[in-house]
Amino acid sequence: MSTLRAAAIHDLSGFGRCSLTVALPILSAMGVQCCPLPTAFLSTHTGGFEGFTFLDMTDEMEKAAAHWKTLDLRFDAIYSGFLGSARQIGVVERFFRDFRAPGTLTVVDPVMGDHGAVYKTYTPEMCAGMAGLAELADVITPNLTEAALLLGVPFGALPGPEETVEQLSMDGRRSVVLTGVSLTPGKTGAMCFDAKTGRTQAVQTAYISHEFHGTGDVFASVLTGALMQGHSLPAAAEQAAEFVRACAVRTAASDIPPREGVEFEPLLGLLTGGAR
Ligand code: PXL
Repeated sequence: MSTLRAAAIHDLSGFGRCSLTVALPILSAMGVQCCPLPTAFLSTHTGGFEGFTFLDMTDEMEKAAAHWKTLDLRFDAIYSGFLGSARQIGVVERFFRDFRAPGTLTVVDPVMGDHGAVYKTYTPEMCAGMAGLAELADVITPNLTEAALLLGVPFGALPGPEETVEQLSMDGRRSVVLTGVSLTPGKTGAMCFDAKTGRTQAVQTAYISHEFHGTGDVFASVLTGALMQGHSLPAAAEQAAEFVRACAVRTAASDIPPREGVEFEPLLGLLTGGAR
């Protein structure tokens, strides 16, 4: 049996622990060969840093995808996140069409915003495009802000988490893992709708009273790895929530600035061992 392989379509932010600098080590630790298709190169992510550089990689992505096609590369999963331009969304849609085979898992983390605000580089056109891309996914992993953008309702006017995931499921055809869901004080986690079983289920862990950048990317990367390993959606969400919690506990103790993300590196060992 050969090593599982994923195409990871995210930005490469040199500093700040998000996107590819999170997906690559996490998927590798989980026994997945992670092939990056960078959407943009930034000096840092856009949350909490001023003056970051931004190089749009749309043209390069098309060339790299065309080369991969000549190599007849096959992927067990295609996992996308932060996108760099509106035109790029069409490139990613074509990538899905060209590289999706029976059994390929497509995970779209519809990265657009957080805490009720859209990220600095996202235009309304890009948000609309992201909603279209997310329609092609087997699994989406929005936070509450992104769920509101996908449903076209103001942040704060979202229905309860169960109804939100059901509304996002496209009549039960798409699995949804809604992150940042707190059902009781002191707890946080996700609400899952599993298209395979038609069941809605919550996953909750202890809330660590610190907000760190990039935890959504850590969560979605662990979820993708666990799904690729064959775990059910709720089990994969449970593992992802627990890993984020462990990272948050460790990082809170070291008191680094939240914009630097969670110190997940020393905890990667928690993810090894499940590799097939
Ligand atoms: O963590 C989401 C994310 C990914 N990539 C970039 C970002 C953000 C959020 O701010 O700026 C470049």
